[in-house]
Amino acid sequence: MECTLVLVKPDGVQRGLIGEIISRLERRGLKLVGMKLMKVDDALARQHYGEHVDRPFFAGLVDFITSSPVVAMAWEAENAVEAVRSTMGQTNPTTSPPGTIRGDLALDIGRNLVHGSDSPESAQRELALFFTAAELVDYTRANDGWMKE
Ligand code: D4T
Repeated sequence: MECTLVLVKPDGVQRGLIGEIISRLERRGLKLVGMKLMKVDDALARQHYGEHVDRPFFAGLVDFITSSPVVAMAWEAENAVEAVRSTMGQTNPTTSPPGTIRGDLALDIGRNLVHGSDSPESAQRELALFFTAAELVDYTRANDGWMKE
């Protein structure tokens, strides 16, 4: 089963949208297997956003993600990466379709509420940055048989 990292970014925490974001992923049917409220320090931010180190928005990105707590979560589904990305919408909220988290709840690319890993490989790398193996919980949901053929 595929597992992916989701962050409710500082704007989502400050705006009181933690529950709303979790609820959308829960209702879609993904399974929550790890969760913590935490502060991202400078070193973790730089590792997490390492691929953007040469982009002009990198410094702002690090400042933003370290500015206030985030909720880090691990979500599981058969195609968890794609399921989360389509639930989140596009990077730029303005062009993100209604019905997505960003399309319904955000307007600014630098305040786009959520992060979701962009590939299974990124997911593995990012999950290891935010969670130890022991923090990911293995369990069965009673409704799994009603979610999948
Ligand atoms: P994250 O990584 O936060 O889930 O967002 P995306 O996967 O949708 O988008 P990304 O990696 O391309 O960008 C990471 C992060 O940088 C911010 N950003 C991005 C920004 O402030 N200005 C920009 O021009 C871009 C491209 C938003 C998300």
